Amino acid sequence: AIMSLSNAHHISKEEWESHNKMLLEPLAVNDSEVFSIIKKEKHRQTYGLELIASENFASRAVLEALGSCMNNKYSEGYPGQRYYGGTEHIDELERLCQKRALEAYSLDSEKWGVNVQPYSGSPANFAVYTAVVEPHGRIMGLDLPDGGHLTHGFMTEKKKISATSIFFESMPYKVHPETGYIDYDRLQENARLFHPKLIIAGTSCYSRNLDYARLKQIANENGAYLMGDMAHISGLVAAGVVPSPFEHCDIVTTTTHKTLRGCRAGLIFYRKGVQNVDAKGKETLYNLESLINQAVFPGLQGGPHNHAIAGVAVALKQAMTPEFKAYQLQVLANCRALSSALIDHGYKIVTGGSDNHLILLDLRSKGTDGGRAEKVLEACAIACNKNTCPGDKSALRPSGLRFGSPALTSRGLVENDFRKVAEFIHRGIELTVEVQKSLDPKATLKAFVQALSQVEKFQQRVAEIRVEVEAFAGQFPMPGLPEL
Ligand code: DSN
Repeated sequence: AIMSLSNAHHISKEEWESHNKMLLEPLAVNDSEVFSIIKKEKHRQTYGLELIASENFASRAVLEALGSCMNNKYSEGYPGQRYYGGTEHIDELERLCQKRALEAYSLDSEKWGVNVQPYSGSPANFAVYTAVVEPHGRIMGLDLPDGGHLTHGFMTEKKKISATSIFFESMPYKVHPETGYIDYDRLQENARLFHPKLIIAGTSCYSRNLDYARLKQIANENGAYLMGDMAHISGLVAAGVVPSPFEHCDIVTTTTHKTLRGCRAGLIFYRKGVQNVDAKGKETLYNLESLINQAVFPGLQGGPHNHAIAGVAVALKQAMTPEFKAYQLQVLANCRALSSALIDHGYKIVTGGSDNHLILLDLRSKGTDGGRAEKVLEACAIACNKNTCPGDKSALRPSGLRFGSPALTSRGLVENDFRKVAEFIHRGIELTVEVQKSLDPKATLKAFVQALSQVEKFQQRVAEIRVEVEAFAGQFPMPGLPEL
């Protein structure tokens, strides 16, 4: 039988056996090149200090679900209404994920629904705009240099950068350049002139709680929807340790891999039922459910990533445990410890501190900037990112560094450990200032990186810090799959 098969398909018995063996081999055997890159990345994650505020370490169970056979199945449509057969278990999984998503945020299924299919936060946001804002309709979001997100709209004098600004009309709102807090008064004035259809209550670099009640009032004045983008804080919201956007928003989007600590995906929550009742007692109902579901599929996406939905379902179950709440309280405590330790080292923190999982350190008074400091810290095995500070003149030379506590807290670090982390950061920034002083004040970032990597005394300093950072970081356990 095999011989006739091999004749028919021009494949020899040996080739077929070898093909079948290939399908069963572990990654390490089957593709040592990819395996070794993953190993190196695992080493970097284990022996470095991960302070990027949007990152986290997913649990073993989440990664197992993500690496499962759920990857193999197409299932365009929604539970009970699919375009392909064989979807009974996919339906069960998607319904479970929806149920857990509502439970994790204590939402009544009569009043809220959720779409668990968005591939990530950016497609989730775009799906919402597609659903409820007409082409070239108006959207207001926090400006990117002030701590917003690209998908909340972004354009320069020369060019519309974000698709939100290309296909819709975006007008940013700002933080106050001195205090770093959102300028709600100015937002209100501008909204009265701009008449947005949708206002976004969401941030990617803002260390303070949002005033959702005020934002809703501004939205209502203009007959606009209020969309919360809780991507950064969705784990904190699930744990109930920061104010929830659900009380005031009509729609809430999120990613699932930041503080929520799942795999990379997105969710859209939308209100159902009565939207408002007029003076005569006449009820208007929300019609978001079908608009949003249709925008996700068939509007924008193809088949849902069922392996990711499985991973999200697992993360949502974990998010409802007392252990998760304890973790999120520690995320907050660690962020405050990091913030106050850096203030003790003489640094300025934008807004003077943090209500959440991140801080923005302003390097202007130190005579250096975020781009240069980020490079030195990276060389010392400390991962963070440069970020504009309120009032920055140029987005090309951001003067701040954004640090977040979620990832290292997942490895078990507590306040004292974060004080040690602050010391490592301080040493890295001192070195940044020294390297910069050795160069012409107008030296480019490229020249800076060259000096850092070529001048022996700087290399020695980097090596000293790096050895200590790696020894320190290596003590803490690493969540995830043992082998990968
Ligand atoms: N990349 C994320 C962040 O770092 O905030 C936003 O999508």
